[in-house]
Amino acid sequence: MAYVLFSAGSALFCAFLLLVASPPTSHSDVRNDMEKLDALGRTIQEARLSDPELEGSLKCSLCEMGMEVVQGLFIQNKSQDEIATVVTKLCILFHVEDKTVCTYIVQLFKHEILTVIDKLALSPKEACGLIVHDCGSPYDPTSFWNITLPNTPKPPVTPPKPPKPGAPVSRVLFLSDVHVDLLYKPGANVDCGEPLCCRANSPAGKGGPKPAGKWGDYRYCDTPLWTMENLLQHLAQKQSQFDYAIWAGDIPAHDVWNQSRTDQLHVLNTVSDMMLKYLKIPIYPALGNHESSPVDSFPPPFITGKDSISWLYDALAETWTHWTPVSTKRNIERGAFYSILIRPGLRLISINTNYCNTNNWWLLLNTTDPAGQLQWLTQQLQQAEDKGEKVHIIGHIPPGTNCLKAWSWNYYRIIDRYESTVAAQFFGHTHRDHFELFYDMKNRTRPTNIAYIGPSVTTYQYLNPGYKVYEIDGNYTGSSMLVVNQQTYIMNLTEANLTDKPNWQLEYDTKEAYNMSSMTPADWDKFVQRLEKDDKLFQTFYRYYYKSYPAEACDQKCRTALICDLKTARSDDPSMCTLTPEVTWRDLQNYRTANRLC
Ligand SMILES: *[C@@H]1O[C@H](CO)[C@@H](O)[C@H](O)[C@H]1NC(C)=O
Ligand SMILES: *[C@@H]1O[C@H](CO)[C@@H](O)[C@H](O)[C@H]1NC(C)=O
Ligand SMILES: *[C@@H]1O[C@H](CO)[C@@H](O)[C@H](O)[C@H]1NC(C)=O
Ligand SMILES: *[C@@H]1O[C@H](CO)[C@@H](O)[C@H](O)[C@H]1NC(C)=O
Ligand SMILES: *[C@@H]1O[C@H](CO)[C@@H](O)[C@H](O)[C@H]1NC(C)=O
Ligand SMILES: *[C@@H]1O[C@H](CO)[C@@H](O)[C@H](O)[C@H]1NC(C)=O
Ligand SMILES: *[C@@H]1O[C@H](CO)[C@@H](O)[C@H](O)[C@H]1NC(C)=O
Ligand SMILES: *[C@@H]1O[C@H](CO)[C@@H](O)[C@H](O)[C@H]1NC(C)=O
Ligand SMILES: CC(=O)N[C@H]1CO[C@H](CO)[C@@H](O)[C@@H]1O
Repeated sequence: MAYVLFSAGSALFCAFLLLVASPPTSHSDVRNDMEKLDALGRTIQEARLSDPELEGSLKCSLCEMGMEVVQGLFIQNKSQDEIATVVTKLCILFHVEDKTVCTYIVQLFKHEILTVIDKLALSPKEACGLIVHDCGSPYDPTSFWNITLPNTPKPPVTPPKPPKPGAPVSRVLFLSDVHVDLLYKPGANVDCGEPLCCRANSPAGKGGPKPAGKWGDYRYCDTPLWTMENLLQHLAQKQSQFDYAIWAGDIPAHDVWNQSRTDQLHVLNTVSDMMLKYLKIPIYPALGNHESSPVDSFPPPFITGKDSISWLYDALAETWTHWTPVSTKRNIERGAFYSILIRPGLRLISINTNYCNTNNWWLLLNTTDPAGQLQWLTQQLQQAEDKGEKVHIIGHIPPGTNCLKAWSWNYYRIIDRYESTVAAQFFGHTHRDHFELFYDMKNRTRPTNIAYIGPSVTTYQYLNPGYKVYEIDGNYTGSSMLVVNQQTYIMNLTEANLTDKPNWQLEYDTKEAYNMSSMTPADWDKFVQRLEKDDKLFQTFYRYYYKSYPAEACDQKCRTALICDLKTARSDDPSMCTLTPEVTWRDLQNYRTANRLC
């Protein structure tokens, strides 16, 4: 499964596994190392087929070995091209991907990965602790760091009260993970042996033709541009209901092996222009992990020159300021984050979660608060608290998912401190429809905050295209700015392809579907408690989680993992999960890895 659900991270990781594969007997013994590769590669293949747990521990030791071997190759002055040639051969040999994908992906990633490994001051063990789940202990002084919270004491907490009936309500449109594929072609093969298919140049694949539908397809396919346009036409008709939109990132398709900087800027501009054409409301964007080239590659500001990320951030500063004030430009150019007062008493802070992305190799050079973003966030929240403003935080990667532990735990601490100021958080990335709850760090039974997550516009993978509308306590003095209800809309893709008439319809209204009278963090905590006991409710939640695509039944492990994730907004933290000898922490991590989408 981990393999089927390809993510850029896993491609990168597989390329890396193949880079490695040999115990570092001695740095001069390269040929010998290469021979051992063969045997080890086979072991990985077999492990992958049988036992996910074994695969996990293999990954860990291979990672450590690999770091040493690669550092050794550098000591011997092997060129990046020489190393890349070997990796490409192995990638093909072990059927990690087909020849095209192997060749392209190694070319695309070699510079970043090899540069970082070359500069790496960390020991192989420390580096692997950061990038491989369960490998070493990332909680060590070299990787853990603490942000400084202001001396101002935390104000006493008064539990948030839902607004009075009849209070004004604002509606916020939420779009995320559009993953528009400019090369999508109806009738192209949907299962072509590459991570993304349904494209004009997709290979034929095995087992006869499997043609892609016109409006999209559930299999290895992203969003056709005309499906995106259809969505925007639909939204344009009802846009007078919306006060503004949140656009939570991931614009390019999943052809991560063949994306140049020019390609990425082209899709950014194409989709942004389309948004501008149809939507006349303010749109507040956040940066996804797919916007860069290669994917997940976001060098912090200390990387300057030709490797710097300014090619992207300068473009974002132009595009985003269609909707955000010019005052945001400096922060966007520096770190792709910003903070603005969007109406009296409501501040919106867009954060760049690529600075916690576990697949962002540049962070290995210095994981400490990249771009000073969390320190900046703390200042923004303190100022908001001082002025009595409420804050909505938007971002792409949810803090409990694929987020480096030190960053994630610091973020959790910040939310804990400013729980009364942060009224809600909104993320995307997982493509699914769910949330993560925050709990008081001193009293783990008291929910303090909530991050709402998803859904994606793309079908990738086995999902209906969707978007959400958040109802928020309205624009009036004393508004709590809490989310008071939400509706998810989907397009039934099967039906759209059958009738050739895409129809964006209400999938569910949260209050109604879940029988909730209000939606404070405490209400959501009660909801999770109900999920644990009420199978019917769980099945409903599970259906909506996959946007009504008929997903496989959810067994005990799946259920425990899902519920544990709802209560965990801090990565690498088992404290809120119900663990038993049958369902261990490692089981849950394996389940997550296998089901991860990004
Ligand atoms: C690698 O190159 C550096 C500088 O170019 C040189 O000092 C060093 O001796 C070389 N190492 C080997 C093992 O050839
Ligand atoms: C960060 O804070 C934690 C908890 O207070 C503490 O245990 C740890 O030593 C601190 N780490 C550093 C590097 O200051
Ligand atoms: C790579 O992308 C370019 C432009 O987007 C396209 O023309 C070319 O066919 C692609 N090559 C492969 C192997 O996918
Ligand atoms: C919110 O209400 C204030 C006061 O009535 C008004 O001036 C402002 O334009 C409104 N802002 C938005 C974004 O609706
Ligand atoms: C890493 O970055 C932090 C924050 O910018 C800085 O204080 C620290 O000195 C850096 N560490 C190294 C080893 O460069
Ligand atoms: C912890 O929080 C719960 C729920 O809000 C509350 O009932 C309980 O009294 C708290 N416990 C302590 C020790 O404060
Ligand atoms: C989507 O449409 C198909 C075909 O009409 C139907 O069988 C299916 O139940 C629909 N799914 C949803 C979620 O409405
Ligand atoms: C909905 O919740 C209310 C109390 O909050 C309860 O009285 C009612 O029975 C519930 N309805 C359903 C259908 O579960
Ligand atoms: C996801 C989906 O339903 N795809 C279908 C769309 O329509 C074509 C025919 O027009 C089918 O072949 C696809 O399977």
